[in-house]
Amino acid sequence: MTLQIGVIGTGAIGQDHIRRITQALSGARVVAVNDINPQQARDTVARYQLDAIVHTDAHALVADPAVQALLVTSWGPTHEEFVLAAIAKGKPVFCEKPLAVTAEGCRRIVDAEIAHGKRLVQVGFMRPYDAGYRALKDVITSGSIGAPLMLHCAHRNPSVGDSYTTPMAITDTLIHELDVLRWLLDDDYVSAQVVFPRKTSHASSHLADPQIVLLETSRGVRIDVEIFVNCQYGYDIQCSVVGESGVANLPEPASVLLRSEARLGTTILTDWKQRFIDAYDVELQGFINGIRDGALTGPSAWDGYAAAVAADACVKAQETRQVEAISMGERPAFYPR
Ligand code: NAI
Ligand code: NAD
Ligand code: ISE
Repeated sequence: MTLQIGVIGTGAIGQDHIRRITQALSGARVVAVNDINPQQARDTVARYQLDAIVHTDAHALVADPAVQALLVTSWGPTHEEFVLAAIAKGKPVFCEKPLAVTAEGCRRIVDAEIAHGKRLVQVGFMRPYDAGYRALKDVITSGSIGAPLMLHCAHRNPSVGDSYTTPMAITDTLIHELDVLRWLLDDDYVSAQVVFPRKTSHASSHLADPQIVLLETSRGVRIDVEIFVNCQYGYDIQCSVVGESGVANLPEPASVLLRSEARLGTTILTDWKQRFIDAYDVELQGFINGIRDGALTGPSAWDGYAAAVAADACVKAQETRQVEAISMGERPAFYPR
């Protein structure tokens, strides 16, 4: 059976996910699209030659009987409304990060899903599906570097637009580390602090860039994450785990080692879409297969909530310049480890 998907938001990642459902994955097709800009939705249907209806109202798309599952790829502040609407209709929904822009919003989704009685939500945190992070987790789990003690991480983008603000370094960028590091260590955060190095001349006047976030987990692991979104040279994700008896680094993406013109080097990617392209494929295929098999297994609404609780504390820490506590309460039995 082919799963019939409706997509809300046909921007950068909405179109990329439509491309992969249509051209790369199996078991699903896009039957309806919506965007606040209807022309963009129509152009997307034409570009990918979809046999799909363009709904001018997102809630009409959610209610469309032809739509069996939803993809929410509109901008972050709209996610909560559309995910709650999907749950109210009992339809599975894949929601891009963030699940909601506040922890309270994520909690409302958690509560609605629990009240529904069955998992319907998968959050678009793709890094746990990345082969490099999975290999890193295998090394940690094998015990070959001993217990993890410290992590040194970096999330660097070449540049960002003028609309990118200081809190977005947390809610849009660090949110990926907040999710994947929790999964990597199988641990939760207990505190956060943000420090601000000398500002780069490439950042807009209203943006603090770079930033360093210091996290502490319940087992006492210390994590530093450099967020540097105007680093100029590339899209570069680093993660180094220091254990009791060794160090394990996230593998670099495969790239040809080139000897040429008296230089030895490899290319650094510049586009985030390329860096995790395989992980995006695997996460969405997992969503499609999970619906087919009657059980979603990917990043849950609880994972979305956990990342949002930590993000809220980091944003507060940006303002207070103090160490802020992170506490998310008891994990509901509905979301087993
Ligand atoms: P974008 O701005 O290119 O696209 C967002 C689209 O949503 C636009 O076409 C906009 O018109 C539409 N939209 C906004 N409000 C709407 C509404 N009320 N109803 C229907 N459509 C609406 O943004 P982009 O880069 O595609 O990001 C979308 C989401 O995906 C964001 O939440 C972002 O954080 C997330 N994202 C996740 C990535 C990942 O690596 N997992 C990578 C890039 C984005
Ligand atoms: P598992 O799938 O139960 O995941 C291990 C732990 O990570 C659990 O405690 C789970 O709650 C937690 N976790 C999962 N996704 C998370 C996320 N996005 N954010 C925070 N925590 C998260 O156990 P496993 O058998 O070790 O996983 C098998 C492999 O499948 C893993 O390597 C993983 O990369 C991959 N995978 C996991 C998920 C998943 O989210 N459960 C989804 C797809 C693939
Ligand atoms: C984008 O929103 C993402 O989610 C990408 O994965 C991220 O790394 C990039 O910096 C963001 O702009």
